[in-house]
Amino acid sequence: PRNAGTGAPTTGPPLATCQIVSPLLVGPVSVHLSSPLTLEEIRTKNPLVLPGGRYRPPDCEPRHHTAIVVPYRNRQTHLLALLYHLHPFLQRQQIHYSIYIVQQWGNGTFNRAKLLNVGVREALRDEDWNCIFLHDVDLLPENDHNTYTCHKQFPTHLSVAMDKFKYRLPYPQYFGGVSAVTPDQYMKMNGFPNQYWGWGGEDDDIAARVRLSGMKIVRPPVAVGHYKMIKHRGDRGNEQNPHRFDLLKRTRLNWRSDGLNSLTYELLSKEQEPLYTNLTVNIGEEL
Ligand code: UDH
Ligand code: NGS
Repeated sequence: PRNAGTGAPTTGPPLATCQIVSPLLVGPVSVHLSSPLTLEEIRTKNPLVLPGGRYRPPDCEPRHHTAIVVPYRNRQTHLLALLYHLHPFLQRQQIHYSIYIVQQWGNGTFNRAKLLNVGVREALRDEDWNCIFLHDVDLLPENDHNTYTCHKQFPTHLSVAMDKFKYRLPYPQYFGGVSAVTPDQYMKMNGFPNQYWGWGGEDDDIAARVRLSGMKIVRPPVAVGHYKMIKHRGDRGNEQNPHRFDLLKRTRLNWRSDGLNSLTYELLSKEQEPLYTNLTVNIGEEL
């Protein structure tokens, strides 16, 4: 039994631990994006989701505690589609989770990796998450056997088969889209770079950090790691970063000094929306 407001267990007999493989999984799901969604509809379909986008399985003690961190600005329709698909998907996996939308304030150049750093730090202030997902807003998982949990030793890359890459990796080191780390793995690699302003390269830098800090990347089977990407154009304020190749040449030299240990930002607001926690953050601008 759980308290309806906080999701915390109330008194009564303790719940049994959830099964290793959730009996609620259905495998491949067809993801279609036709009709426009409203937050209210999504809310009605997910009555057990608590304010802030938090959820715990009601009838067993979860084995996994996962924060989903989404770097975000001005992608409202993608956000609705993500919430619509992800909430039921995660509930079928019987995990304890919360969804954090990390919104870059202002019109300055977008910085995905820095927003991810902010999301990890802020999520860990809330709870003792044992897994943190880094999740682009426009990617919808198509198979719920792709579990949103972490590998004990190594960072995971989940989006190994995206429709836009014909359900294959675009190149062997690709680490973009959806990935996951434990707090320990995140610390070991000194988090993510803060210096990639604009499109491209930051995911390659993160992949390089995994190797440089003595780890490797693990992946689910291609058949399970299917994702549909919502088609869209490049965003204003996220033009290709002309410095990305130069930055990538220096990851080996920079990763220990730029990252989690050099992160600065100003948290402007933190709101518990019905289906997600909304963080608005001033991350500054490129120097
Ligand atoms: N994002 C936003 N708003 C923006 C920019 C990016 O929310 O204005 C987030 C969003 O979560 C997105 C992620 O950052 O999924 C990555 O953005 P991206 O534009 O790098 O990657 P995406 O896969 O598109 O969405 C890539 C193709 C379009 C750009 C082509 C440039 N040559
Ligand atoms: C590489 C980029 C990555 C990007 C990947 C896929 O070239 O950041 O393409 O891009 N690396 C560099 O630019 C150094 S995509 O096809 O999704 O637009 O994630």
